[in-house]
Amino acid sequence: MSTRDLITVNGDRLWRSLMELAEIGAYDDERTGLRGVNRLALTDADAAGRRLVIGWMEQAGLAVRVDRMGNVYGRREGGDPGARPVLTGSHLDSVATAGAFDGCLGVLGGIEAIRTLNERGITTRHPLEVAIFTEEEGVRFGTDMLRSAVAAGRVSLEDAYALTDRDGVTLGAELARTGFDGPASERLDPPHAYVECHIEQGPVLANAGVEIGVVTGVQGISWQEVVIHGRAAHAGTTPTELRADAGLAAAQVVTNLRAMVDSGSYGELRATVGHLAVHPDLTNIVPARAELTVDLRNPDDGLMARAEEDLVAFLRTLEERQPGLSVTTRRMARTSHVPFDDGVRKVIAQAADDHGLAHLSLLSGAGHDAQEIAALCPTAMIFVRGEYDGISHNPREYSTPEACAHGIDVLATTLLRLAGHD
Ligand code: HGY
Ligand code: MN
Ligand code: MN
Repeated sequence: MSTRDLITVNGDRLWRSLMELAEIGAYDDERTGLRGVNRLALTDADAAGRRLVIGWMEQAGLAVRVDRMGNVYGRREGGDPGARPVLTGSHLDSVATAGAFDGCLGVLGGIEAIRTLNERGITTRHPLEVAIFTEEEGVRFGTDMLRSAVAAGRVSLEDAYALTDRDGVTLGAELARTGFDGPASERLDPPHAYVECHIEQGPVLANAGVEIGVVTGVQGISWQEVVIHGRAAHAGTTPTELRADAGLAAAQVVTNLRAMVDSGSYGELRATVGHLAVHPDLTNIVPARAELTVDLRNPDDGLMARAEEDLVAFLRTLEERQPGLSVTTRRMARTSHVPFDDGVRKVIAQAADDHGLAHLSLLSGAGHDAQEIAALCPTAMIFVRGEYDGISHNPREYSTPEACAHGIDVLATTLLRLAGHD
């Protein structure tokens, strides 16, 4: 094993950049006393975070371009100008109750890898690029991994621009308002390879006492919005049998989903109702309407389809149980199980071995930009262990400075080996 292509990054510098970025969009969670992050896509906080990181890209000598969907790419030229770039990166937009690491580790780790190659005076054969993908979380404009889906051609630019947030503001308007409606084409030319480093966001690595995950793929994702139309009525005078109670029906959806999961009939199905609102949302009025989102995850595409069908059948029974009640649904996002590339996974595993880091293979429970880019080129991911059962989408999200540095050591070494060098 040559040590020339064994890259160890500056873990302190990486950690400082993670902590500095985490202060943008930071808030103090009164209940837990923890400091969380809220940088929903294309808000002022997200735009400020992007601008800070673009400055770091430029300081690292990267040529920065922005595309029509706000994706940011920082490019480091290689020895072979005609060679396709080896791409890394992730997202900086966050959920509303985020920690400092989700997405950020992949972007800031990519920049740290570049800084280290600069310091080592290493020229790669293929160019290297670090990407910031817009609206990976999907929680503002309503569909998961939006930007990379447009880059890979799964979602059209027009459809993406027309997406609105809960206030009716379109994604296109927010791109223009924040200045991230860049000139570059939103479609991504197929890279040579893509490798993303991300926190695991679950308990598997910690439970196994292992720092590095070599990710086998991403499980299927199904997001839909369910709207239940009932009838507003007086809470005191309306007999139960005369009610079309949208709130009751919404609660039945939630408990039925858990019953589906507990039944074991859908394999490793996970079901979440993350958004639930009743209208007019007043104490003495039977809810006229309930809006909820259903997030289903399953590694088995057949069992996912069966769960979706059975949910539709259950929603129909709600109308039978309460005459006058009706239910409508809208597809928000849908991706199948995506396997990652064995060749890239082998390079990652070898890099971990050469760094003396134990690793294990695991499927990603969370969606990632990598699952969309996998449609364009050989793609795989590196997971970094999280503490506190790997909790994420919660201010308690935490990975140690050592675990972050080790993950980026493996990333930098993998990028260098994929890109070739003098
Ligand atoms: O929804 C997901 O799995 C990712 O966090 N966007
Ligand atoms: Mn993420
Ligand atoms: Mn996330």
